[in-house]
Amino acid sequence: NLRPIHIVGNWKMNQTMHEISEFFIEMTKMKMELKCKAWIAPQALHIAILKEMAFTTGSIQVGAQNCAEVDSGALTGETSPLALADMGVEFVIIGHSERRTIYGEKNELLNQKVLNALKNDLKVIYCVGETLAEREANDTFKVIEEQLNVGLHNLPADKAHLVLIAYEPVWAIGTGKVASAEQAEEVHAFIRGKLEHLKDETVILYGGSVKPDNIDSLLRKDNIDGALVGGASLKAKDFRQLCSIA
Ligand code: G2H
Repeated sequence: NLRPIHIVGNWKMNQTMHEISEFFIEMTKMKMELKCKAWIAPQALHIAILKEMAFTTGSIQVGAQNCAEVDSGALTGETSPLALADMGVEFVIIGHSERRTIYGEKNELLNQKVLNALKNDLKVIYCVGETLAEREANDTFKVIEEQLNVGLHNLPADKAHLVLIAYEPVWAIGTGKVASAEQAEEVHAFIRGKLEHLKDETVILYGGSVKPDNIDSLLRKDNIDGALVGGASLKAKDFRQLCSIA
């Protein structure tokens, strides 16, 4: 397939300024060629500084881990998608399972976030995935279909090129339990079939305990176009290795 491979680091609520500096010093020292699109989403607080550092390293795009469903207003503690776009931020992750489970974000709210981010021309990585209980009850496809139908409801056809999907089985996140490449491919193919626009062009990432030693078999599958990586994106050595395998 002709879809570009994307390796997206989701730093979650990690990294100090010292660690970020180390990360970029290491990234610059290693002369390995990046064979893919390399993106990083740090904490909102670090986006501006990361954009500067990424600029000097070249070729790394910077994004946010979440944003609000409206552009501005009395929403203490939220991050505005308008402000992100205004800062030159390239993408935003919406609907990560930690936002869904810890902060109770539902498909309907996520739909508002997706539409508003797209209105601001941000690329959106929309996350879907089932819990262990849902998988064991054979509800995987039902849950994902609902997340896609509601979360991407009313998606304007002319913004569909800005949307990426990340499939992250909740039981594989940060647990060290990676879905087998076959398990992931089955869901990725299902997701592709359900997309309303740009079925063939939409990048679908896999996420959940991806590491340099398990990414290879995932990327060999037809419908897996890259990875959303948490733990293994924090250290330059691992991140760089992931980007050079891809
Ligand atoms: C899944 C993933 C990144 P990890 O949440 O989004 O994290 O690779 O640590 O499982």
